[in-house]
Amino acid sequence: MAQPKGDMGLIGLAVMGQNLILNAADHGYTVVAFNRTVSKVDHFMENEAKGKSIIGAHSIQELVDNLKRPRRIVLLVKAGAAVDAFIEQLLPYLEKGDIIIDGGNSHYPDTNRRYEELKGKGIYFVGSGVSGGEEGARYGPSLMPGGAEEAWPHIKEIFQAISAKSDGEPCCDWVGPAGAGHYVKMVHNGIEYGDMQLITEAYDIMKRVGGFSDKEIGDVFAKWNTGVLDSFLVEITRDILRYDDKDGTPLVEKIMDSAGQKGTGKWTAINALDLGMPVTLIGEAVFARCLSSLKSERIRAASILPGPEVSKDAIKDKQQFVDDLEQALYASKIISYAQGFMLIREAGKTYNWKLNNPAIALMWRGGCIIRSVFLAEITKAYRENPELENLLFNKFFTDAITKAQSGWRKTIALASTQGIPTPAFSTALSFYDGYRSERLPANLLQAQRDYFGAHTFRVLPECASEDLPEGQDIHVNWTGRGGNISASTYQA
Ligand code: NBP
Repeated sequence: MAQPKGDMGLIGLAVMGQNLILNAADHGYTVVAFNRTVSKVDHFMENEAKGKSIIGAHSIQELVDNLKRPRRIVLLVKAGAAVDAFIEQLLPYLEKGDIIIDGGNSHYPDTNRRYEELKGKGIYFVGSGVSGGEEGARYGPSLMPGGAEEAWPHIKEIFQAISAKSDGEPCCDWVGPAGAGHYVKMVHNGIEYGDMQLITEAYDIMKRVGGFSDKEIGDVFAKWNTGVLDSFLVEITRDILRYDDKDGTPLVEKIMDSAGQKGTGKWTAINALDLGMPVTLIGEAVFARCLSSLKSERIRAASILPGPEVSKDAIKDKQQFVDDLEQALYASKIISYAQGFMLIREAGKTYNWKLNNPAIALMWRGGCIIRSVFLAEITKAYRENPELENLLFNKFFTDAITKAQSGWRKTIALASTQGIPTPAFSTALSFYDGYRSERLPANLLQAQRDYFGAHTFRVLPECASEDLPEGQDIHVNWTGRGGNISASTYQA
């Protein structure tokens, strides 16, 4: 039999799979394509794939037979059972050292499980986040691979060739072990939720407090896109606000204000709660979507629950208002990314993953939905210090947030007095003020816990005494009625 020609196999000929195959073929690789509904293979071969270095396979056997060793097979199918089904079907045809890469939006615990199961069979499993949608897949996505590191030398060249580039550097590098690649993609999606929510709050304030038209708001976003907020999401927001329906009015104002979600933001927020990390902005972004979806209740509430009317002279200086708003958006975004990296850092510790922080920032720099100029600064910060405890401790970001603070506070105060919700702006500022507080009111909270549940507390070192020894769990009989037994197992 002739030597196989295929550099990579790809299963799943929907939007992502087809485009990634065409991208790899453009870079000189021969790709073997397969799909559950086999007629889609023929359709693809007769149309988009015609004349390119793409081989259509009509069975798993044919796919595998056409691949060079070690075989590299990418799955781009619906996350969940479809991934397990294809792994099952592939296994009888694979040999030790072959590589399966799941490029779908799988939840990282599934990737952890698949990595372990396949390790036992000598197959290298990689879970790779892929971001950038259809266009990214076709012309350069952000790729976040993690899992069996033995696979990396065999896939590095192809992955880095087809990925997006930022200042000539590929937006693809090895993330870490097991489900780390999909974990980082999950946090990316959570941050995407946060960025989108922040932008919508800025739009809402300009519209409802500033009285700006959509075109004027579009112009503000266009201006912001030339500065520190330069990013894909600000750019598309500019274009959306300038887009008119057939009747010449902005289409965006006709869209039902009830947000959907597929769950990756929720996964991030749940994981943050599990790991005890205050990733408040992503949490608020998820809840803001939930609140928006209560449309009929909100219509009722609007006629029952009072609040301030927006004052006509709320804004004294229009330019100052816009500048303050830009600072509020910038500062809140810094907090969101700082929180996202706090979560990634904690996940590294909890799951015992050595994570490549500078590479993570670089991977998000281009090709993906959260791509922005701002991520170049985050990459720089983590390159200077890969173990950076918090992004806010890097001088660039300390200075940036210091400078933005006044506009940030003024914007939130203005929105609050005018009755406009700013969940993401506000939670970011509350986090900032909490994080920079040497002393928080948790002393009182600990006292309450000890009062009602004998949960004990510890004393500040400077207040330690014979009765209140340092470093010990202390219970006080606050009422003189309870006993002296403390709760050792019950955690409120
Ligand atoms: P879809 O998520 O719509 O999946 C379609 C593919 O899954 C088809 O090949 C389909 O085969 C196959 N499939 C399904 Br559906 N159920 C199956 C089953 N039970 N067994 C085997 N195959 C099954 O495609 P997509 O939008 O291209 O996304 C692919 C992956 O990439 C997903 O995990 C997605 O979350 C992720 N992703 C998507 C985007 C995006 O912008 N769309 C971005 C980043 C990541 P069939 O043709 O026989 O029905």
